[in-house]
Amino acid sequence: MVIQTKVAVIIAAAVLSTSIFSIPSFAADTTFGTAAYQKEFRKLKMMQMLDADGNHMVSLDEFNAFNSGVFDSLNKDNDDSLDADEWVGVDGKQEVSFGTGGYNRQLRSKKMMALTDKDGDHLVTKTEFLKLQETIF
Ligand SMILES: [Ca+2]
Ligand SMILES: [Ca+2]
Ligand SMILES: [Ca+2]
Repeated sequence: MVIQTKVAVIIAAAVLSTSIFSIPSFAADTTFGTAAYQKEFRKLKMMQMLDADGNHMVSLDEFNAFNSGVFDSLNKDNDDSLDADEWVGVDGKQEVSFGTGGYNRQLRSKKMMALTDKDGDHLVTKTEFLKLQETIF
């Protein structure tokens, strides 16, 4: 799925670059999640939720505290990792317990899970989760 999307982007870029207009490079950088996820994350409402002390700045501590809370609320069985059911939600039912609805939807896609799961064992540990989020910060 990730590979297919990448190929599609490359093809689209190739098609566009043959036009007479010069198109700035827009290749999707999946280092910190999907483009849709990053877009949701950067919304003002999300920033307000992250800014625990309300000083209009999000410190790394606030950022990590928020993400740690996200992880804990997804981790229903309280072990040290998130499996696919915990990540995506059973039967697509996700209660919105953190961030915006749009943020929840984008975060909890299989694609985001694959990007977060760096060692590919189909489990996302808190370390993997915070590491991905920190690259966004
Ligand atoms: Ca703050
Ligand atoms: Ca778990
Ligand atoms: Ca893993």
